[in-house]
Amino acid sequence: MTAPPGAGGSLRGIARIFGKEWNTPAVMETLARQNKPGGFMCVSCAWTKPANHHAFEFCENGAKATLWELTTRRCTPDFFAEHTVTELQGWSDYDLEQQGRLTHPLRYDPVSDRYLPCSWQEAFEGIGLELRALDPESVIFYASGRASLETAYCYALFARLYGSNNLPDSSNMCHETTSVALKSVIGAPVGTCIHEDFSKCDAIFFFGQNTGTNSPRFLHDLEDAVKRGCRIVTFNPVREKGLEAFINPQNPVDMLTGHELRISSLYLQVRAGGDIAALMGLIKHVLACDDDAKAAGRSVLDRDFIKQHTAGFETLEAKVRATSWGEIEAESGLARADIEAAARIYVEAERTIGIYGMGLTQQVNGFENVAMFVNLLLLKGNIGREGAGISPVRGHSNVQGQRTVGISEKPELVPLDKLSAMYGFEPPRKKGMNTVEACEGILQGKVRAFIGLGGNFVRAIPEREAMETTWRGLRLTVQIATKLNRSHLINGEAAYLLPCLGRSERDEQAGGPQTVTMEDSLSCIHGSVGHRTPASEHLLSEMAIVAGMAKATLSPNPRVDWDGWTGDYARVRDLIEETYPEQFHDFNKRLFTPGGFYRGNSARERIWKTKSGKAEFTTPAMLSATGFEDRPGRYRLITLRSNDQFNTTIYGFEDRLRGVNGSRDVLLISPEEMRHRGLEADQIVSLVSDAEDGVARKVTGLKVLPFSLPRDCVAGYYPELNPLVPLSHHDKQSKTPASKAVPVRIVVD
Ligand SMILES: Nc1nc2c(c(=O)[nH]1)N[C@H]1C(S)=C(S)[C@@H](COP(=O)(O)OP(=O)(O)OC[C@H]3O[C@@H](n4cnc5c(=O)[nH]c(N)nc54)[C@H](O)[C@@H]3O)O[C@H]1N2
Ligand SMILES: Nc1nc2c(c(=O)[nH]1)N[C@H]1C(S)=C(S)[C@@H](COP(=O)(O)OP(=O)(O)OC[C@H]3O[C@@H](n4cnc5c(=O)[nH]c(N)nc54)[C@H](O)[C@@H]3O)O[C@H]1N2
Ligand SMILES: [Mo]
Repeated sequence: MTAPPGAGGSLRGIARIFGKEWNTPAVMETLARQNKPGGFMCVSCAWTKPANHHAFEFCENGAKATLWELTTRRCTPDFFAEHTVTELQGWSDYDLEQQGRLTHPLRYDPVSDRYLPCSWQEAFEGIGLELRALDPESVIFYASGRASLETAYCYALFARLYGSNNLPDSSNMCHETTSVALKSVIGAPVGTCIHEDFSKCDAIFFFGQNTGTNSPRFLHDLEDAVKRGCRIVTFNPVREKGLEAFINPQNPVDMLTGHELRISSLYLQVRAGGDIAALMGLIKHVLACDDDAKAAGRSVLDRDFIKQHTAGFETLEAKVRATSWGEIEAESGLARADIEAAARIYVEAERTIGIYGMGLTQQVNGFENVAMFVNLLLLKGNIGREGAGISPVRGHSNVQGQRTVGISEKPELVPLDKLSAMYGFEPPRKKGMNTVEACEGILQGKVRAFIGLGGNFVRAIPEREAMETTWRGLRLTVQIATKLNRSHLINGEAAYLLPCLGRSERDEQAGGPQTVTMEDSLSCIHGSVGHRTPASEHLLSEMAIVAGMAKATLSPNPRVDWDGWTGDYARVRDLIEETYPEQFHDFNKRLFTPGGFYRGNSARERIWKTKSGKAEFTTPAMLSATGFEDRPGRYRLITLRSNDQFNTTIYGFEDRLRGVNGSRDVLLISPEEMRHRGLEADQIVSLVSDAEDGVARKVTGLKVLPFSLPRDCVAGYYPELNPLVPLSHHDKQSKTPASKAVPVRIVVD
């Protein structure tokens, strides 16, 4: 039995990992400030921070992420004196981060194979010297999605002043499919819902998003919705506990009685990569219901909306009608009757919200997944209306915002002319590299330097073995980080490890204590103020580090005042406002608006900034999102996250919500498939790549665990299984790596 999320298990989960460290008055005071106006914004997920907050507006995972930052452990120069980099390469991700917060700027010394302490000045000058000698087009400026809007804006400006649009971010491995698909079909690259919509909708459809683990505060909204009679329908190959049942940890009655609230009224275990087919089935039945209604003089479809606001309906309709239920059932792995039952809920609901996550985006035909979901919503005019809309749930706490303020490899998404006028320079116009292209560039030797504003790039990307080998050939690697991770140990010839403040820490600059801002998943911007004493007196803020590198690299420009901006972030917010006046007007006045200020969304207003000027129905050319054929012995591998991890940061080895405990080196597989392959529980097996590119990929030592999964699907954990994800296996349009249906075979060594 696994406990539902929210129950006492979440407190035990925190205590198990942090022991006595967490339950101190100072820590409790910090947690009480989390996600509140005047407090700091959680470093975990990007779910919105509502105006009417709960007493403690944090969840198990938000608390873990904060506590991880607040640890009393320190990873000091003494630690690096004791261990060579080669030795540390043999350590696990878990053990590396367990060393605690980085305390000093460090420079790699090839002679002793160690990181040695250096001064900030030495680090900046060393980096500047290297960058000035390199071709700007050979340098990658990566950002994981945590840094503030202020830092992100300056980081992107630094890259462009230097001459590069190579600004990939973690979004390139995540919701880039969303940014490309939603932009193309509804003309806005982000979701259209606001928080109030969740209290007005009649149905919520979930495709491939795991709320209980990845955005637990959202469970409160789901709980409220269900209690009001809203119906939730989930499509997911895995029976995720949070979408099945929930116990509210903040409701004493629920806690005492163990009362579970059923979340999904219908839960369909679609095959990994089977969503285009499932959505085809849903649309097919909606059309059938509409045919019946028409005969009775009514209409299920919103015909006025389709006529006035959309393009391409007839082509999609013809395709759906021509697709047989046999094909739909075979690819989706779902029974027609179940899909029809889900479609009826959609037909009966006046207002529907569509929620999705990595299950749709991390697929070879991820674009089509998202576009098909939009198709379903457009049929009944469910976009641009209260209580309805499409709502991708973003990952990192400011990943959406970083894109908003210029971290993008796509020059057409950035107001380059404006930047040119503001700062008096000619910005690079050539398209930069996204994450997959940066990896290709590294493999081909075209990339010479990598700067990481947070993150753990080498661990998060596909094709790990080949990447780690070539990565070592880079001329320069610079990593701005809070904790030691594997990417810091796969260093270039010249390498710097630069420790920064965490978001919960006081950021004191020349102009006094500073506020930073982020954008959440529902496009609301929040101010965030850290109150804790920094983990070390040698830390700099991310903003100061970016400014320090920029100053040491670029020739002076009277319009670019790195020192002044670092002294007072409000000045950077003024620049953001000047660059994006429509969305950021009165930025400094609005930054503490309770619940954040909404930066607007054209599609919500039914203004469609697409090629046709309308919302576009898309007709997919395929039913499978996997991009490969089914074959005997070939499995679709899903790489999962647990509630004891935040991406590559592993907090512990319990996936409480799935009942997988003690190890992450597991292969989850259904009892039927086990019988079929003659496997026993606890047997140790390997997975090998079944991609048709001739590259051998293998992960050994996986323990077989029986688990409820659809036909032909197996699952295991990210990042342990990343060596199996081929670099060439990504969404065709956005190049988001396809980590959710990876072709593999099981071998018994
Ligand atoms: N605790 C915690 N919170 C996190 C993170 C974390 O690692 N830990 N990471 C953060 C980040 S960066 C992100 S992007 C988000 C990610 O949050 P999610 O978008 O929820 O991503 P995943 O957990 O990778 O996968 C989501 C779900 O997709 C399902 N799935 C897999 N394949 C398919 C498919 O083909 N179809 C369908 N319909 N479903 C499928 C999986 O079973 C899983 O339940 O979470 C953020 N929040
Ligand atoms: N197979 C597979 N691969 C995947 C995924 C998957 O589902 N399956 N998911 C993908 C997704 S959605 C994402 S977003 C990427 C994640 O990729 P990344 O964003 O690159 O990785 P993280 O694990 O979030 O980065 C963790 C590190 O960030 C640093 N850090 C933490 N806080 C801060 C801070 O405040 N400032 C700075 N500067 N550094 C900080 C710490 O040093 C920590 O070790 O992985 C992708 N890779
Ligand atoms: Mo992500």
